[in-house]
Amino acid sequence: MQFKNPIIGLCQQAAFMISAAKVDQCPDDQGFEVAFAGRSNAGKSSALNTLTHASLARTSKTPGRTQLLNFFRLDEERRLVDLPGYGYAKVPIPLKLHWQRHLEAYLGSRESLKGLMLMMDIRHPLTEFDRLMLDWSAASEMPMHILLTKADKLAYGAAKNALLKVQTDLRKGWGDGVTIQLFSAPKRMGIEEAQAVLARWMELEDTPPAG
Ligand SMILES: Nc1nc2c(ncn2[C@@H]2O[C@H](COP(=O)(O)OP(=O)(O)OP(=O)(O)O)[C@@H](O)[C@H]2O)c(=O)[nH]1
Ligand SMILES: [Mg+2]
Repeated sequence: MQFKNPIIGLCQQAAFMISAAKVDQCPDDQGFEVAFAGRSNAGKSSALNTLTHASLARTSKTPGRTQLLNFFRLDEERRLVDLPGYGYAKVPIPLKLHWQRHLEAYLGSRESLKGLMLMMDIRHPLTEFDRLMLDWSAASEMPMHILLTKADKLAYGAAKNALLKVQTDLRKGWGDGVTIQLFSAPKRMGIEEAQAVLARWMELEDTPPAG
């Protein structure tokens, strides 16, 4: 029998809520929140759009485009957050420090944050900042799931090999807790797997289909 998880419907009805430049502008800190993090240009906004079947988040060929914490509502209790990309060299230093401070304040204080989706370009995985995020998640016991994005840029076999290699490095450095998968926005690859993780973190049960 086919079970349909409510996360699919919730993703389809996702809607933009608010952009916050500071933590005190974030929506009320209650319910369930999942944040999308990653290096600038890794494909955070594209992944969010692909998972929600909508063009909610602005994507761009110019890295460093998402400059605020952008919140998207799934239902009264559940939200997704597009975080500013880190590590884009051309962003002026004061602005960089500003984001970093607010990103840290958000990550360190957000009670409703239930998990981090970390986007890594499959061709440039485990950057220095990715490692810092992994360290932070491990230290604060924040669940983390990695999307190896732009998997379409490699042949399938090469993508699989890259996945295995990163998986091995993750186990060595951070244990078995971190999960990882292939993802491609244009190929719409890996959507169900990623949605299943969201459903688990947001405590949504599988329900039998009506009728
Ligand atoms: N081929 C391919 N291109 C992708 C994929 N995901 C994103 N891109 C492209 O990569 C570029 C950056 O994507 P974004 O989703 O804007 O990246 P981001 O991580 O949100 O970037 P910032 O907001 O600047 O931090 C855009 O040109 C996207 O079209 C993918 O899975 N495959
Ligand atoms: Mg973005």
